[in-house]
Amino acid sequence: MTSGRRCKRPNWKMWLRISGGRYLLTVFHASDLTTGSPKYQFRFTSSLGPFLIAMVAVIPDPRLMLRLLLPIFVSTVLASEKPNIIVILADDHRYDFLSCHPEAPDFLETPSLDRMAKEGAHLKNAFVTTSLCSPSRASILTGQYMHHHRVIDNQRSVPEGTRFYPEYLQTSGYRTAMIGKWHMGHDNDGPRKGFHHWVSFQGQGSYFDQTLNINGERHEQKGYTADRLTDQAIAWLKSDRGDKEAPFMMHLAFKSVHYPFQPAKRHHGKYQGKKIDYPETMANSEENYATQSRWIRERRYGIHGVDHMETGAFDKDPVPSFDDLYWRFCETVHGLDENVGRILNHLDESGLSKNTIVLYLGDNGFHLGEHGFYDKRDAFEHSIRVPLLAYAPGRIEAGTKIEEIILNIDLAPTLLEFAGIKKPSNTPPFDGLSFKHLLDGSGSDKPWRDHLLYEYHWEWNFPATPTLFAIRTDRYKFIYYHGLWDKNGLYDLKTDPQERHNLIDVPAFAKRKEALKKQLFSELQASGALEVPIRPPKGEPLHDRKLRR
Ligand SMILES: [Ca+2]
Repeated sequence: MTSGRRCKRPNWKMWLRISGGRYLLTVFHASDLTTGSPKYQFRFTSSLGPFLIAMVAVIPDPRLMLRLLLPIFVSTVLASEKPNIIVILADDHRYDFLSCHPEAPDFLETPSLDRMAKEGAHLKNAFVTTSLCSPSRASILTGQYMHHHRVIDNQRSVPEGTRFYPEYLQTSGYRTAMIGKWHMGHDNDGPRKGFHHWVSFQGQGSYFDQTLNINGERHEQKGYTADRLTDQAIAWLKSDRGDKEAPFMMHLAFKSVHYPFQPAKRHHGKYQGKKIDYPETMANSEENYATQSRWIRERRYGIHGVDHMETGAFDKDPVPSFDDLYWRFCETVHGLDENVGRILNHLDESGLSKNTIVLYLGDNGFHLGEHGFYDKRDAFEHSIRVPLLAYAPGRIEAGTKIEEIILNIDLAPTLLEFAGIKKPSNTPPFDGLSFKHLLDGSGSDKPWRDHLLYEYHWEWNFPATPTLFAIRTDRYKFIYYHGLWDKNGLYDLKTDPQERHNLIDVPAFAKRKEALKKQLFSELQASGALEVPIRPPKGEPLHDRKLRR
């Protein structure tokens, strides 16, 4: 203290958070010993690593300083309201396998996901722009179409220079964690940029006893992987996370429910023998295939079809029971739901749910018999639709139903807007749109999209599904197959929600077909999507057919 001044104990103290840093403002009321007039000392202290930086201002009139500090107070109050973010990503969980969904199997129980829908928002028309693990995960994390982020298959690493949105949260003061399945390239499971905390494994991982890479070190685990990943998630939430005052973002990605489905031992057999309503397009009938492109019927004999099914690269096994796989899928969903419940319960018990947004979604859909398929990749509804739920008490009204078309590329801009963070201008642009205003009811003057674009590139390893592009409105879908000597697809989703009747050759729909085709290619071209990459073949091609007509 300067001589001539008698200082008192600090009258007032406040922690400020500015651009992610923490600062302590201390105000002392002192009096000048020489003149006896009052003085106010404002001390502004920042702790940056081992260094302490202090700024001190001594002024006779506190009003001037308060006027200067007011904007900081305001931004601090806003900053303190930055929500925590948890994204729970399921693998291959189809959109309608939620027990609250009218099309779910009657016996399926998903009480935790139902709770998210009941106490939060159900985004009923959520889609992926590419229905495959790695490309869709890259779209979720970059906010970009596959043709922009260039993660086009499950085999190869992420291209250099890819920017994931958690990086922007991290540099803006969020503590960030990635827990679970990453699966962009098979090469390694080491920590990726953008995350303070990393828990993952290589490629698809396994359902039991999965060794985890925790911040670069291998840790053996026993038991069911969904349980162990949830343990890891709750442990991180309970920890100081490096700065417990800071908002956090956690990407929790389960292995469930990827094929081959393996429920937790406690759930195995829970649904055995329950009645299955087979989809009407599953039968190998002329009615189902008369108007469809021929590759669709062929695919039922391939590795992703119900007359073959994934029986291993050497294909010496009998075709497994469809019913058994269906029940195992449901049981695996049940275990996933149970672990989502553990996360929600922890948020409630810890008080975190007051300021946390939880999103739940799938990385792609999955056919369970539709069109004779047992996979995703194609542009039919059960492949491209995903479950999407949002739970944030106080921010999102309970029971919100959202009908608008929402895409996987919308997550990144939405979450940044919730966090009040602008993406740096020198980073790749988002293709997606923020749907924050739909979730919190804040409204927008701009009309929302009325259609979506879909793209998938043929894979050397799984050659049964061709390269395709599609456009889907709320009623019609046009699918263009690239490189096939065959017909394209046109479906009226209102009169034919199962996409059983291809209208592509029906004269009454010729104008609509042309209009959709023109719009699709015009938008693909404008977006730079018409350059289909051809990569050197890598790995085993699974092109054998089990049965032949
Ligand atoms: Ca997947």
